[in-house]
This record gives sequence, C-alpha cells and structure tokens, in this order.
Amino acid sequence: MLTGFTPWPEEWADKYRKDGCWKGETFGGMLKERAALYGNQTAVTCKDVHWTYKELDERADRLAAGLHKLGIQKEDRVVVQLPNIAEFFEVIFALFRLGALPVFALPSHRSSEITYFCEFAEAKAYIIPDMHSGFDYRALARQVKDKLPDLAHVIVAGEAEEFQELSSLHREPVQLEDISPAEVAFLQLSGGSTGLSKLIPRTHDDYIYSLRISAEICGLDQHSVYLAALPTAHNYPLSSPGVLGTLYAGGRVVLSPTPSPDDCFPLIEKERVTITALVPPLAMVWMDASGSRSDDLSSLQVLQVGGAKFSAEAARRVKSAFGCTLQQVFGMAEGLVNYTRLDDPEEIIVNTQGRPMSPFDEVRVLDDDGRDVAPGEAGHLFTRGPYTIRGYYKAPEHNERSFTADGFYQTGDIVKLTADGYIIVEGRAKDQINRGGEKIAAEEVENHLLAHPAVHDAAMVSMPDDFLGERSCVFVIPKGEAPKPGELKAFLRERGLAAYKIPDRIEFIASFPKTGVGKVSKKDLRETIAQKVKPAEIKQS
Ligand code: AMP
Ligand code: DBH
Repeated sequence: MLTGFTPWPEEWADKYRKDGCWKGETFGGMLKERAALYGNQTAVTCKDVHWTYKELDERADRLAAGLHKLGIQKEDRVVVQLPNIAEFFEVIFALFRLGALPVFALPSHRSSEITYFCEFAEAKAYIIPDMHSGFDYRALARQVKDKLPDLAHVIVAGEAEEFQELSSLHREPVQLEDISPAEVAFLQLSGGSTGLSKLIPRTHDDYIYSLRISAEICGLDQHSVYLAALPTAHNYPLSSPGVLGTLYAGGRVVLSPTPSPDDCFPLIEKERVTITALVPPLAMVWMDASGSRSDDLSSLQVLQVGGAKFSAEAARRVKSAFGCTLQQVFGMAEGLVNYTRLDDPEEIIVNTQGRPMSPFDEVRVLDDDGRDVAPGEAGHLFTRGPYTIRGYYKAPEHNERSFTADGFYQTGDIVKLTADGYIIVEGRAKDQINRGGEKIAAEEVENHLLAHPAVHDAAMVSMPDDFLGERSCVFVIPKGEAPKPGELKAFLRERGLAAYKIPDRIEFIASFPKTGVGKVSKKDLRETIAQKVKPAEIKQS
C-alpha cells in the first residue's frame, strides 16, 4: 500500500463493500468495460478530434506501454498539468492502468506550486502541454527542472523541444500488473488552509462510487453530453459528475479551451451539450451573455453551479436565462459532495447548496466546543463517508487537526442544516479565501511576502466583492518605508505564484489588531477592509 496513505479502518471498508458502495471496480477496468459496451460511440470531443471509447481504450494501453518502458511503475507519482485537451484522458487512463498516480495540478499553477508538488510527491515525471492560452509550459518545466534536477521525465503533449514528446511514447500494449480497487488511484489537491495545498489520496473504490452516484443524481446516460468548461483536473469538473462521471455513464465529453461564452456557447449549439458545470462568477457572465447572443442553447438540460456560494438572487435567474434546471453543487476534493436534486422544488434549488449524494454520508454540525448545534443553527461541518478521505497524503500533523479520532473530516465550512437535511453554506472557519471558486490559503501567500526585505509581517483576508464573492486583501506591516503595492505583486509573480493567488489589494498598517490571546485578529482585518470597500461599491452602483 502507498506509504503516507491513511486507509479506511478495516471494519468501515468491509461495511462500504457490504453496503454495495465499493464494487471492486478500477479506472482501467471501467474504461475497458465501456469500450466493450459503447466501443464506437464518441467518448471525447476536442475541436475536430473525436475519440471513440475503443480508441481511447487503445490509446491508454499503448501509452501505458510507453510509460512502462520509460520506467514509470506502480505507485510512482506523476504531476499532470494538462488543460482541456483530449490527451488529458489518454494520460490519466494510462497512468491508472499502470497503477502510477497522477497528481492533478491546475493549468494556472506556476513554478512555486509545481516545484512543490513534484518535490513533495517525489514525482518521477511531469506532463504538460506545449502552449496553452498563450503560456509556454516548456519554459515552466525548465524552471522546475532547474530546481529539481532529479525530476526524471518531462513529457509534452505537442511540440516537445528538448523534452519527451507524448505521442512518441505509444507502443504495442504490454501485460501490466493487476491493480487493486482498494489502492490509491491519484492525488487530488486541496485548496489549502494552512500553508501549501495538501495532497488528497483517492482510491479507485471510493472515487468510482462517487462517480456512479453523481451520474445517477445528475441523470447521465449514454446520450448525455457534458461540456467541460472549467479545467478538467479540478475535482468538481472531474467528478461531480464531471468528465469521469460522464465516461462512467457512457456519455460524451466535450472539451472547451476556456469557460468563456465565446468558446462555450457555440460548442453547446454544435455538440448539443446537455449538462455543464460553472462557478458562480462564470454563471453570472453566462447569464449576461445569454441575453445578447443568439446561440441555440436549447439542448442544455442542467446547469451546475458550485465551488463557491451562489447567491439566491442569481440562482433564481438561471432557469429563465437558459431554460434549464439549475443544480447547486457544494463539494470538496476531500470527498463529500452535495447536490440539489433535479426534481427538487424551486425554493430548495435556489436557497440551498444541496444535500449529501450518498445515504452513507454522515454529516454533523458542531459548535466551537464540539457539541451538536440545535437543528437549523449554524456550526462547523464535519463529515465521514464512503468517499471522504481519512487523511491527507504524508501529513500526519495536519491530519491530527483535520480529522477527529473517529474519522470525521473537519471541512472548515460553517453551515446550517434544514429540517430536510439540505445544507446552507453560511461561511468559513478556515484561513482561506474563496475567490469565485479558486481557493487561496492565506498562509501560503503570507509566507512568500515575508521573504521580501521591506515586509515585516503580512496577513491576508477576504474582502467582499460583487462579482467574485470574495477577493483577497493583504495587510502588510512594512519594514521601514512601505514598498509600492505593484512591487510586492511583481515580487510574488517572480516567485512563481499562480496569478489567482496574487493579492487583489495591499494595505499598509502599523500593527495588526489582536485577539484576546494575542493572535492576529483576521476577523477585525476583514471588517476593516469590508468597511473600506463598501462606499466604493455604493458609488459604483
Ligand atoms: P477544496 O477542499 O479545495 O476542494 O475546496 C472545497 C471548498 O470549497 C469547500 O470546503 C467550501 O469551502 C467551498 N465550496 C465548494 N462548493 C461550494 C458551494 N456550492 N458553496 C459554498 N462553498 C463551496
Ligand atoms: O470546490 C470544490 O472543491 C468542489 C465543488 C463542487 C468539488 O471538489 C466538487 C464539487 O467535487
């Protein structure tokens, strides 16, 4: 078993098998079965490329053989940073078949994040596109290789330059070792709340269970067409039900290079897309665009919105804008995913973030002292279940804090439960900013800022924003004369931080407000900046 993985205790694993959750499927086997059932149907469409299930299956086998020859073995970690291109699928299924573990980096990550993933996961390979959205990933790979000369392979989908070209790896398929469904299939990323992103080990058994239930709840079948507008590597478009849930159901995945209406609306019309997933700010952009464009979006049956809180006012407009059902999705890469059901009454769809997908999900809402709150009151959300991890990868100290002794994950979210068991997200206790669905761990950015010679101390908090829900504001105590905000932002960019983590606003301050025990009071800082941005909002509107 993978070192650094916390499995479910044996009695729970037995229970989830007996209850019929874990059926012993693996990703490699799942694709083989789909290829047998739906061989000539299209699995993945990307621009003019259409791969049938049979083609995808064969490509995965041939690539697995090539990766095997390179020396990639069972349990080796491989950082995969691919945008929405067809190769994403051959790569991950090849790795699944080898039992090697994709580490799902996002296209927006830069050298700081990628170097950390490669180093922490002791990756044997790093897989990238040549260019995407005007960014050259080979230049990024060079920076990573400079820092980690031991990184064995850089593999490029496209023009490889000095690296290994993905398409050159295809070989005659070879016999591979059997993979156990109880083993870890990949490492997903958490948004992070203390310092850097944690890596999340997900097994074949647990993840495929979540795909099966998600596909069922979202009404997917072999006629469904899922548009991947968000980056496929993110847990939400990957699995809720996302691209993998669609393949599980025998449907078709259509890939969009960006989530903009300019790219997505024509694709919905052309490919007769039935379901797609957005974060709240994009849902607003799509609703605005739907009024002024003439694309035929009538095939769309379900529009999912999740990743951050969707306001009830905006939620109410979805149906008339697109003539389809809104589904709110509240999930986390650690496991638990909540959905409003397609046939739920409008008031539930608009006002709640859904209810757990599985009858075996356990949720508890606790007060600050760990006692169950009264029904309907807000508290800390804890959860345990057949697809919620029991620990992060190689993080024993963090696991002590994030999981209770009896295996509940502390989500860091503040929620209320309705009498029917629906969840309303009220806020967050974790030190994280949710910038329109993109999560930023305050501590990670603060640590980078502390490396600047003119920064004495830094504290990052969220500030309210009409469009993104939240933006980031960092309060800086300067060392001597305050540097220019632009200089600090450039400094962070040079350190290789993803663009979404660069603070939206920088405020200089002489000292931080403190809590009773002398900690930095982020609550006071949040209030300070919320007061400051409020008049500006009123002026604008
Ligand atoms: P991560 O742990 O990085 O996968 O991020 C999951 C977190 O995103 C959750 O714990 C919530 O804080 C947030 N989140 C996801 N979906 C929603 C939603 N529909 N409403 C509010 N917050 C959400
Ligand atoms: O935000 C998330 O991480 C998320 C949102 C919706 C998620 O992981 C998911 C559904 O599976």
